[in-house]
Amino acid sequence: QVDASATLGLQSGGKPAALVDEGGRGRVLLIEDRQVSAERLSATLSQGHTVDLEAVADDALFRAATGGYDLVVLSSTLKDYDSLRVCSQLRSLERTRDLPILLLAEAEDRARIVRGLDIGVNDYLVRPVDRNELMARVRSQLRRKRYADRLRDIMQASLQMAVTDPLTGLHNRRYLESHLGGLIDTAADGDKPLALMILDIDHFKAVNDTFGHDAGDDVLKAFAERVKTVIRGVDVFCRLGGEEFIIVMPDTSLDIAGRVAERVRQTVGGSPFAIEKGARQIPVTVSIGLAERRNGREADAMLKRADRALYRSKAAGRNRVSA
Ligand code: GH3
Ligand code: MG
Ligand code: MG
Ligand code: MG
Repeated sequence: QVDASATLGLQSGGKPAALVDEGGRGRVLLIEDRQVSAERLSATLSQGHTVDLEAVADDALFRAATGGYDLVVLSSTLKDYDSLRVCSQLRSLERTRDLPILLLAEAEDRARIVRGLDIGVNDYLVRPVDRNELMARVRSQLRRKRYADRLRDIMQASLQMAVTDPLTGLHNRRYLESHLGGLIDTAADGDKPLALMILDIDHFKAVNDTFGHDAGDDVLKAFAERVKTVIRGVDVFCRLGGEEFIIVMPDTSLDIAGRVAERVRQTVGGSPFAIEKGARQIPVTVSIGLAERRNGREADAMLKRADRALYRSKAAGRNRVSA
């Protein structure tokens, strides 16, 4: 292990650990084809970060797109490749669009620096590279990227929450509303069947009245888990609200969907739900209404047909499947 303070030219009292840790350890892709420079830059960057060196621009682009890097440090003086083209390619690829780029430029090449910044270079250094300045600019980019990554994660989590039912973890009605049209379109485009079933737990009000609302919640969770075991991963299982659910089944004819629905019905009604609170055994049955895609691309009409079929299941005595 090399002493960071020596490499950074610091006095022994100069807290190299803080310098290395402040921005955290990053994964840096160094693109440089001049060997002496590459070795010196690698040695410096390695003091605080994990560094991969690439001398060939095409290989570097491939690596950047697959490698999970936090930062690209790019020499502006590649022999066989225009470094600004590397920048614009990094910016145009989906996987590297947000990857920070630090350009190492020649002092006399101001025009290239300006063009680089226009293309989307995040920061630059002028040669000869000062090691402390290099490390400081790297840290600054890593901090910025971590902040942006965290923000993106929070946004994704919020979007996820907006379409998830908190009780069961299933998709919610909003998710169904934004996806059903697309699923039907995909089926219509490929001239494939598509079926859906609406499920409504029978006399659920009585479950609440008899065992309490908390036990009712536990039944809803256990119901979702049990139903999941008899449907496919590609089936879209949502809680519409209350004790009402829907399963959209791509590539599934009404005939097959009827068999799946029967399996669901039997799985739910086949044995009571063991609820931890009070060690109760709660018998549950479910009524199901089916519909399949017809010629059009009609989400609402399909839902209406399934709803009417569900009503027939209820009217005929519950714990049954209708189409
Ligand atoms: P049916 O067989 O006709 O469907 O009878 P049902 O009692 O299931 O139907 P109804 O629509 O009359 O009652 C649904 C009940 O579901 C009433 C409501 O208190 C209960 N419920 C709705 N959402 C929840 C929930 O999130 N948790 C619990 N525990 N109960 C809920
Ligand atoms: Mg009802
Ligand atoms: Mg019900
Ligand atoms: Mg209901």
